[in-house]
Amino acid sequence: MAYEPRKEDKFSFGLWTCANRGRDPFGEATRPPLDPFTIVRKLGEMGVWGVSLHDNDLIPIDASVAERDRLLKEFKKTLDESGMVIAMATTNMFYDPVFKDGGFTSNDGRVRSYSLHKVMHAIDAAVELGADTFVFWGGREGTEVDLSKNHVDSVKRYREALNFLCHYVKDQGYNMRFSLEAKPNEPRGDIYFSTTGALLGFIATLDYPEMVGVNPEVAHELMANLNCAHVYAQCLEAGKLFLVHLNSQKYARYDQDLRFGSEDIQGNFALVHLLETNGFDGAREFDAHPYRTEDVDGVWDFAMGCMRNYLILKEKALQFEADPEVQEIRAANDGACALWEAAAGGYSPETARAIKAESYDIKAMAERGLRYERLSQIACEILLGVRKA
Ligand code: GLT
Ligand code: MN
Repeated sequence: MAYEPRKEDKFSFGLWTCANRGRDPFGEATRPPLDPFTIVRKLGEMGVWGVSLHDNDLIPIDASVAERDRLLKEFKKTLDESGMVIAMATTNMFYDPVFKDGGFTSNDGRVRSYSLHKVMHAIDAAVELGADTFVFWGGREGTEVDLSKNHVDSVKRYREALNFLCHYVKDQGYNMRFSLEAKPNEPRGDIYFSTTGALLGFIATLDYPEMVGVNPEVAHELMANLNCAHVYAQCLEAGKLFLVHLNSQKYARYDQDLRFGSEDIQGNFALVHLLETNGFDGAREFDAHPYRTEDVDGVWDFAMGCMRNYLILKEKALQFEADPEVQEIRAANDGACALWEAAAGGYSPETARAIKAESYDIKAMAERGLRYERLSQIACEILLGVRKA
C-alpha cells in the first residue's frame, strides 16, 4: 500500500499525543483515557518505530517504588512485543502545582532541588527502558511578571542544573544525551530560552556541550514567527538536531499542535524536503494531538494522517529534486567561482589579495533573472498533484 509507515521511516509519537483527551482551557475531556500499553500496541501495529514519554505518562507522581518497578517492567515487555523502541524520555516539570513558578528557575531552592531529584529518577527510569535521548522542555521556566525574577540568575540556574545532570549521567555510566526544546510562551506568559537559536547559544556554555542538542517543534517556531526550515537547518548543520517535533500550526495562534501536514503545507513541505535531502537520521516525532471532536477511532486517524502526510511530502520532495526543470534552473544559478572556492578552503594572504584585486562587473552579475517564480510554481504544481513525475 502506498504511504504505509514502516519502522525504517523512524516515526515516533509522544504517549501524551494519543493520550490527549481533548481537554482545553474552556472545556472538559471529550475522549476516554487511553493507557500507555494500548497506545504502544496500536502504534506498533501501524508501523510506528518508537514512542516517547514523560515519567508521569507511565508512572504516577506518587507511585511507590514497587509500583514503579512493575510498570517499567510491564512497559518494557509491551515495547519488545510490539517491536517498538523509546525515541526519547523526559520529565513532566509542568503539571504539578509545585512547578507553578518553574523548576530549575524557580526562586525557591527547594523547588530547584526537587526538580533535580525528579529528573534524576526519570533518567534512571529512561535508562531502564533503553532510551538514549532525554528531553528538556521548560514550559514553566519563565515568568508572567518580569520583575518577579532575576533573569540573569535564571540563566545561571538553568546552566547549573543541566551541568549537574550531565555529570550525573556520566557518573552513572549511562549512554544518554540531552535534547532541549524551545517555546516562546504558553503555558507561561514568557518562557526562558524562547527560541532554538537561544538554546544553541546556551548549549555552548555548558560543561559538556557535545552531550546536548535540540529538538525544535514546528508550532513553537511558528509562534515565534520563524522559518522552520531555516531553524532546523542550522541545528542540522551544527550536528545538534537530535530529533524533530513535527506538527502543523496556523500563523499567529496559540500552540495548536495540529496533525502534521494539515496546515501550512508549504512550510511542512519545505521542512520535509530539508530533512530528506540533507541526511537527517533522527526520530521523526509527531508532537501534536487529535481534534477535540474525535473519539478513539479519530485518534488513530490522526496518527495515521501525520505519517501519511509526511510520506506524501517526502515523495513530493524527491519528485521536486528529480524534476529536470528544477535541475536546469539550479544549474543555471550555480555560478562556480575559483576565488570563492579558494576562500572557502581557508584563509591565505594570497587569496585575500586576489579577491581584493579582482574586478567585478556587478551590473552583468545582477542582470540575470533567477527564475524562482518558475521554481516555486513547479513546487506548487507538484504539491497540488498536477505535475507528474
Ligand atoms: C508538551 C509540550 C511539548 C513537549 C513535550 C515534552 S510535552 O506537550 O507541548 O512541546 O515536547 O515535554
Ligand atoms: Mn514538542
